[in-house]
Amino acid sequence: MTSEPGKTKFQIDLRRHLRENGEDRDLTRLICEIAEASKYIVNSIRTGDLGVAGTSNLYGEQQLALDVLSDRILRKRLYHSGVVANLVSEETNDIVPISTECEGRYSVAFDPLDGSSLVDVNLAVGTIVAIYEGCELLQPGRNQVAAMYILYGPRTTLVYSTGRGVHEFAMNSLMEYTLTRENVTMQAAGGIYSPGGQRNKYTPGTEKLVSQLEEKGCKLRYSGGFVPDINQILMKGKGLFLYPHLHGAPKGKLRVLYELNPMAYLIEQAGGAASTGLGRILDLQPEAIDDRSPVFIGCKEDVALAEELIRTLG
Ligand code: FDP
Repeated sequence: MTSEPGKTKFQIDLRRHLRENGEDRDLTRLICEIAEASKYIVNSIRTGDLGVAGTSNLYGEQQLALDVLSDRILRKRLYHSGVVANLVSEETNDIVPISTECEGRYSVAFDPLDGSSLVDVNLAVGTIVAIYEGCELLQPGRNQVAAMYILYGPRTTLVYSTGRGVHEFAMNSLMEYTLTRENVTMQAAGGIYSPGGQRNKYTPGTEKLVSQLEEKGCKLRYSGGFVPDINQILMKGKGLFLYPHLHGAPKGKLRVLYELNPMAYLIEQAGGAASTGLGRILDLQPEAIDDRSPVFIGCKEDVALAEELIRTLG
């Protein structure tokens, strides 16, 4: 059977997918602007000097660290998009007002280059984005209207959800994002665990959780990059990532606004769960833009086991 031009799975690009999903025009625009920005970010990662901020390159020009550069690229796109009210970036950590109008606009929290320390050793990194309607950024993650990430690995992939499933796109040789997986779903329990934080700082509940996962035969898969680690769990449809509360770090490490909320939204959309160990990540009311929280995220049954052990053992 010959398919109608542009109708095959491989030719559905991001904009068309958003349009066919019936997404709001401005939200479509916002997501596409972020996708455009990522093309410049991936280019900088592939070709840029691995400079340290404040040093100069061969030509005596100021060099920017990749995370600073990625932040500028994304910020500029969002600034000129015409649909953003406020934005906040992990890189600068303060809310930047772009428009005084809230109606019909979106506010965006992003981590422009998560795991940037891994670039030096050529491991995968990513951009993470949370999108809210209106002006408010300090609100529970359940109010997100969309979340997405871009993974800069051997391939560049983009994963988004607007509350209607989780969809993956891969960047082709023309730097266009074309649909590779639609409606990604997760199984109830998994065979992978990704444990962040030093084990000798684990509390009894987390210690027991990890032992039980090991006894069940789960394989350890931890890259040190939040985006590739979550992507592996999401795309394989199985597994549990944890960055728990630690002795000396009761809030763990990962940031609620830039990292946990968008990933929790995506994982829940795919049928998984995300918890602090005591409650749903998406129900957290952030008090500050740099709030952190412990996290257990992945397959529903694995997260339920984590909650049971953290509740009883701490
Ligand atoms: P990084 O410090 O390299 O930027 O929050 C950032 C993050 O990486 C995550 O991407 C990653 O999951 C986590 O920290 C890794 O932390 P550890 O080095 O403590 O494992």
